[in-house]
Amino acid sequence: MAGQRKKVVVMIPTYNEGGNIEALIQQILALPLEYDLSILVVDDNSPDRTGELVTRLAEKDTRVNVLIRKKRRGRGAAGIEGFKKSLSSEPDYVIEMDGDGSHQPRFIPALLEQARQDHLVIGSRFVKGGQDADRPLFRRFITFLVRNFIRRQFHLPVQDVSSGFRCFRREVLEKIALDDLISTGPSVVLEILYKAHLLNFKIAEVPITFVDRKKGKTKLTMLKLFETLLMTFKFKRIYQASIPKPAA
Ligand SMILES: Nc1nc2c(ncn2[C@@H]2O[C@H](COP(=O)(O)OP(=O)(O)OP(=O)(O)O)[C@@H](O)[C@H]2O)c(=O)[nH]1
Ligand SMILES: [Mg+2]
Repeated sequence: MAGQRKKVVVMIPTYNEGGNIEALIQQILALPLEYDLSILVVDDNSPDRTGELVTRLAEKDTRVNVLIRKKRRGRGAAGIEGFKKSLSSEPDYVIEMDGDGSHQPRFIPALLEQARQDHLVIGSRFVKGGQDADRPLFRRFITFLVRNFIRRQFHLPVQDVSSGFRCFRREVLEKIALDDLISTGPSVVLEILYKAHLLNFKIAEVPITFVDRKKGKTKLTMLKLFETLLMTFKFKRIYQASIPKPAA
């Protein structure tokens, strides 16, 4: 019965994804899922009018929603606001994914299936069956360096620490204190993962194939990457100070 279906919100931060977002939304809506699914696109007033495009789609289908942020810009701040808005409809699960086509909706059923057992499920390129498919060698090299650096710094029981394709049980986002997160940029992905780990939530990974964006440009510049790494040092210091020390 429709009333008993579990609720899922798919939250997608976008900036200039006008060439990608419509096809992505159609693919998500076409998934054969036994869930009450809706989509929330969080756009930072993209100059390419991604927000207006999604607004038109939302007028035609009530499952599509858009939040257009007029002032602040940033992947992290957009994601946090998107999670907060998603929680207001009391969903069972919130999925986050990129709007550039790199995260394929066909993996959503596997994320949801695994979330029946685990609190946070990561779509992972680096577990058996996962792939970082057709991205340029240089881009994969950056991912390799970042991944190794982060795994060494944070000791997380996770292979794909920078994946932004994930499914959260609502309680994870409720306990994580979204208002206290300090990341405004892409480091928000790691900050949330780290907090979930410190809160002892059960984290699992399911394999995904990550494909290169088909249209539009990356927003991950070298400067942003550098800022992201600096931010990781900052929140590591803050959160490690809050971990109680074992009694001597
Ligand atoms: N709302 C909002 N979304 C953003 C912002 N920056 C990036 N995004 C979105 O966040 C997602 C990931 O950004 P990407 O530029 O694809 O970065 P990436 O996936 O790390 O890098 P590539 O896949 O190599 O391009 C995409 O859906 C972007 O449109 C931002 O400032 N505000
Ligand atoms: Mg991308």
